[in-house]
Amino acid sequence: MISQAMQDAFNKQINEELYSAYLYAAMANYFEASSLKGFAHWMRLQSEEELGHTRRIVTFMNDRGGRVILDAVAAPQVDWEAPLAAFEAAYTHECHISACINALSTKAMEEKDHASHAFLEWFVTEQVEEEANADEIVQQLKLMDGAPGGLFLMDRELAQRTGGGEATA
Ligand code: OFO
Repeated sequence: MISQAMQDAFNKQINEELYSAYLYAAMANYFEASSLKGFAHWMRLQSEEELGHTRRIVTFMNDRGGRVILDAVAAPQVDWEAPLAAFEAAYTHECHISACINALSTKAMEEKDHASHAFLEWFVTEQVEEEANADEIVQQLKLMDGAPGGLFLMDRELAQRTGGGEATA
């Protein structure tokens, strides 16, 4: 059985993951409106991946006899001044999520909740990838410095992204 304190903390994280899904859906729509369909595809898959993270926590909570309480999800920003600004915002957001996961992991240790701590290891590792993925695109966008040709090629590259749905979660 999971403690009330851990249950509350996981419910907060569920809201963070849902907000992530919402934010990346908003970015996907921004890219669609900017005729950058490859960027939009990448962000749609990222949004689905966040729903996978949510499902992973929901399943864990249910397995531990916790009660999942869904709270209101804040409205995300809907426009950015350029693709670089959107991906910088995504990278900043992932750094925030990493901090949330680290705080959750610390709380599990303090609570001597070994099951939660072991469960969260997957998220700690995942966040390394989440930050790296967003940052790689930020760096590429900076290198091309707004050149339309570069943006066109990058759009085709991002259109190749697969996965993201976390079917196993
Ligand atoms: Fe759930 O990792 Fe991104 O936000």
